[in-house]
Amino acid sequence: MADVEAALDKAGLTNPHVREYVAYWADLTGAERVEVVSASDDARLAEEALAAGELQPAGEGLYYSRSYHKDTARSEERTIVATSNPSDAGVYNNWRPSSEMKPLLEGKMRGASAGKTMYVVPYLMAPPGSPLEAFAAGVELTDSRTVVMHMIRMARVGIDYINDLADPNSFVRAVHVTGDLENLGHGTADDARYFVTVADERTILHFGSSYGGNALLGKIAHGLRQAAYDGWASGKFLSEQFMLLGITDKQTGKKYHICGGFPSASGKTNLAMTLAPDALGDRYYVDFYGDDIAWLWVDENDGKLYGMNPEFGVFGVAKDTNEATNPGALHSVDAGTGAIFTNIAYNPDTQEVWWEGKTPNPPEDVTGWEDWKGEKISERAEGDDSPWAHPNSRFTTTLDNVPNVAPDYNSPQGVPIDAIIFGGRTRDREPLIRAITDLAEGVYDGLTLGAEATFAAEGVDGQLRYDPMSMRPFMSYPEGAYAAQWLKIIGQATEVPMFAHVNWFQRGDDGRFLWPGYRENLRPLLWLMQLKAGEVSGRQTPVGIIPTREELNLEGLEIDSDDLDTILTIDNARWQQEIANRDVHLAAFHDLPEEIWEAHRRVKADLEAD
Ligand code: GTP
Ligand code: SPV
Ligand code: MN
Repeated sequence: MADVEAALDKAGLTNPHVREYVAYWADLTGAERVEVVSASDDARLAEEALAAGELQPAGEGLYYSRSYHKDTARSEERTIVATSNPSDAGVYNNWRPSSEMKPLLEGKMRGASAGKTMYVVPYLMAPPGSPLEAFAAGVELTDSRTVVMHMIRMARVGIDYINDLADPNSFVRAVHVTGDLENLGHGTADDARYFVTVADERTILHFGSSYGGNALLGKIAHGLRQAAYDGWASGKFLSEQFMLLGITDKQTGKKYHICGGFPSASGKTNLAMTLAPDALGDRYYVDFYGDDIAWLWVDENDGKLYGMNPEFGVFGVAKDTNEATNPGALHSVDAGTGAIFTNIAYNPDTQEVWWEGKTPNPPEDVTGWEDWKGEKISERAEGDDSPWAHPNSRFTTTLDNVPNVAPDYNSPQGVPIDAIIFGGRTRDREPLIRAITDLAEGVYDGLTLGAEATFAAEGVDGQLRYDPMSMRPFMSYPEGAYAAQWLKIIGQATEVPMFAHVNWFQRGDDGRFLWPGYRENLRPLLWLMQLKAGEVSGRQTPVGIIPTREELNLEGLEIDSDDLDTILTIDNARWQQEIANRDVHLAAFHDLPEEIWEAHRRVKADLEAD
């Protein structure tokens, strides 16, 4: 058995509540050793992981990892929010009583780390000094060294974050036990995996995965699910699956901040990293603040809405990342950045990596190349054209490595929010951009966000499903209360931000994207900021204000004129069909605020009158 006291003494971990928590779980999981880690341990951990074959070298200061082949995405069906109060059950949060889930998870975890090291990872999900710091501290316990290395990139990790807490008992208890991955019955009736957030006890118990949001508990489990619950319970803030960026107009000196939600694998990382100010002359620059999570609150002194990214790194989708689509992402994983690649293709002889869309074609000489499962490309059966990289393969890198990271990304006060945008992968109906100025209509628009299923969540590719504010997989309390929380928090602000719905993914009959997307997405955002500043007025439609052709900056852009018409048009009949679907969608949410129903009826009536 591990000598927990000695390990904690050696590390100087003095917080008595943390010590007690660590001792409890070390005993229960049967870990052989306990080791407290800080970010400064990274180089040593990397050496150990390379020596143990958990990671492979992928060039200077770069690492390659594979997860178990059935463990390549979050599993929504196995993800549960538990509390002691049955009225916390919503449509999406998969609520179960904590009295049932805690013993179940303890049973699964008992003895499951035997022979392994239990790493103690103290972290902070906020820039230090943030007004929301009280909700940001956590301690992840994990029996996976590669999970520790990912946590060091994705969160601020260090012992001071928990030794010096204002309230020493106020930290999230986040326990990760990998389990025997090959024998967990993935996808069967006896699936042994459970990813549980016991929200009213601020305790996270994840068993049966070493992948991404299932295992890096600071990110999704704490940063989104727990934080959303905390924001609601305290009445103080929102936590959303949002990117956050800044656009500066050098001519006027104005800086705008935009945050927004796109369902998983629908373009947040790309939007925040890749906008191409250079394409529009020397007038704008774009700052990256965050690509996956934003916490939003109203400042007590100036009454403005603020946002910040609680994370410290990027866990980005590799597929289709290249010099044309997202040069920033490529540079963020340059030699020496310490980036970790997961589940892409790898060549152990040359230490090169490849994924679909990195180059138009895969390497011509397949010698040495292995696909994401580790199978040799040269030994593939005739006609096997399955992807070399998993569609949800990822790169992990710290914010510091992102070329356009905002100089003030680490500053505690966050940034004032000018606009909140929503966008999904929708092949028709949704125009390029439509702006909404009314708070209730903006919240209604977020609640009715829809997207085709993606590979980041297990599901059927290509099917449309609703994903309110892009929070469906991360929702921790009932949707009606969630809508009310939105109206309350944003409604406190002296100035309501502009809302907008965007869509980069409308397709033609032949399946091609009508809008070039990626770096060009800056153009509709600039229009939105001009609209906010009163410099353009757009065209009012029943579902919002859309740009006229003339208002949109199309300088140097190649786009078919008919395609442009299509993405700047509202298809009324198609929209009325959608409204009927929304009747059903919204009716499932109990206690939905009357303001949201009013917004729904208003849009419906306007469409009918149009
Ligand atoms: P999560 O990390 O899962 O939350 O995803 P995300 O929302 O950050 O999505 P990301 O930016 O990683 O994009 C996911 C996929 O969409 C990638 O394969 C991108 O290449 C693709 N994509 C992103 N933006 C665009 C766009 O404007 N147009 C098109 N056609 N594809 C895009
Ligand atoms: C997502 O799926 O939205 C992600 C990846 O950001 S994960 O961290 O695995 O949830
Ligand atoms: Mn995400």
